[in-house]
Amino acid sequence: MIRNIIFTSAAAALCALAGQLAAAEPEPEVLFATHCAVCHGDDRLGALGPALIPEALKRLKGDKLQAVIAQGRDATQMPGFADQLNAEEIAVLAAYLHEPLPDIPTWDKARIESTLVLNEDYAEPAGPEHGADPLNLTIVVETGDHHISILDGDKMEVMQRLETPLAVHGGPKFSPDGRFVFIMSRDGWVQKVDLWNMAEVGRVRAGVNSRNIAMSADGKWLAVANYLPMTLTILSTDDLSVAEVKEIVGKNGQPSRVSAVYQAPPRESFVLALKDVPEIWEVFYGEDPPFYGFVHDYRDEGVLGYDEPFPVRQITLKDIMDDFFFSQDYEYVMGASRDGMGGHVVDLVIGHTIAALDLPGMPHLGSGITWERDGRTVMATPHLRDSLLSVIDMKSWETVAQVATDGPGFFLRSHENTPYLWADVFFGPNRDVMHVIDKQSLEIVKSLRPAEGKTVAHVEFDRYGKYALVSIWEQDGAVIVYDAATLEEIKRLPMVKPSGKYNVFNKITFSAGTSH
Ligand code: DHE
Repeated sequence: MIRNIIFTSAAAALCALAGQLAAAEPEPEVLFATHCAVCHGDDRLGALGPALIPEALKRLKGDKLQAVIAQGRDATQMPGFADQLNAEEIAVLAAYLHEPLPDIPTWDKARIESTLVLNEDYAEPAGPEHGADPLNLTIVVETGDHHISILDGDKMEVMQRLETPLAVHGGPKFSPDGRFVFIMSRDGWVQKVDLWNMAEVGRVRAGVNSRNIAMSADGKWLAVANYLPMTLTILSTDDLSVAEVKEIVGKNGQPSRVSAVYQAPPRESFVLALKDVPEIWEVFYGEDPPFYGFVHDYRDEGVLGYDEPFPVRQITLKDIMDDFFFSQDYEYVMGASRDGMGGHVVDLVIGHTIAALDLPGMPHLGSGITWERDGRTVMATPHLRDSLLSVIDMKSWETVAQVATDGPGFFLRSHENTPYLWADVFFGPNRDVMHVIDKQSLEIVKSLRPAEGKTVAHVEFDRYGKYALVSIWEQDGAVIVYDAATLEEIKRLPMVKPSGKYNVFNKITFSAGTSH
């Protein structure tokens, strides 16, 4: 009896101790909910940040994922958690993220279309109802409170503010006539807005975790690049119905995330940068896809579904390239890897790599712009890790100049009617600096510092190149309107963490000074 009591007490003590030990062990679900869910979604399927599931984390082998959790990721919103989590907690969390989810929702045509929400208050207008020049409107994405502001580009006044889905990323895309704008969020929602009456038409969730969107030259299709599922969704711009969900599987049978989709209007195609396989995909939507008459027969490279809508051409690359820049005629695509493995130029007509690029320091080709200099077309790109811009000759593909800046930058902008290009310093202690650079001499003409200590980034011009709009990229931020010739400040429009700005005319005419 006594022995029993002693045994029972000892067992109870041991149980209590085990309980305490168990309680002391970090619970991955709790860690995830506390530190990660706000950006990556309660269900790990992504929101502001990408989905954190093995399908999306394959390339982070060994302790690489732990390093990302501890130190964050360069050039993204991902901060380091080394000061909040100890090594054991980080290891437990990393192991948890490598575990598969019990099930990933199917995101097929039926599922996507079931998410469609149409704005019941939207009434189709007969024409523009605002009195401003419809081609000189500028959309400002305000990421701080998930809105867009629509600016009158002549008066530089806000005409309308509309709520967007959470975490808009990449440039909104306009219909070729400039009437509609489509906006995408990282959690896959695509919103359609009619600029004639500045009202939302509706929205649909085209992916679970998406990258960006591209508009077809005829304005009929909107392609959505997805990380999750690993697909390209093609929507009808008319009613946001699903025309196609294309699964992305490389020639070697490996599924791949789509890093980005780009429009190639003269080719009547969408061009896809892939994250997991060394291929470029070209998806044709024109009546008569150009399969014949080129130096190289596309069928030798692998073409899926000849007789199906949206046939695909797969071009094999030397390395994975997931950040692209195109020549103005869309024959050449320059590509770089976000892993910093250098870059290459691919001729889309012959379907081959034709040159290597000398681009260290993680170039951000997607922010490139082109102009004429010494009778040659050059492009400039910022680098996400180095304090410089590289200027590349688009015929020889050589780096012809480098411009030293006050820190690594993210975005570049110019306009046909200005002698300057504007380059931000996005990272480091000088992120309040905006350089204005002469496009011919490549001298820094002025370094603007309009808001001491605040992030000052991303520029857009009005349709005439008369004004330059600059974001103070802060919660209590603003868009500053500069006279693009005198570089004097004209006014400040208060905004909530304004990020990108997009002028209708510059976008639909594919201005060489802006992103496409
Ligand atoms: Fe972007 C455009 C990829 C991080 C703000 N960004 C793009 C595009 C791509 C891209 C492929 C071109 C799409 C388009 O416009 O159709 N961005 C990436 C990344 O891979 C990267 C480095 C990591 C990631 O998390 O995805 C990245 N981007 C960021 C940010 O951290 C930024 C600064 C803040 C944010 O909102 O996420 C950011 N990206 C932007 C903006 C554009 C953009 C504002 C549109 C620029 C333009 O002028 O067209």
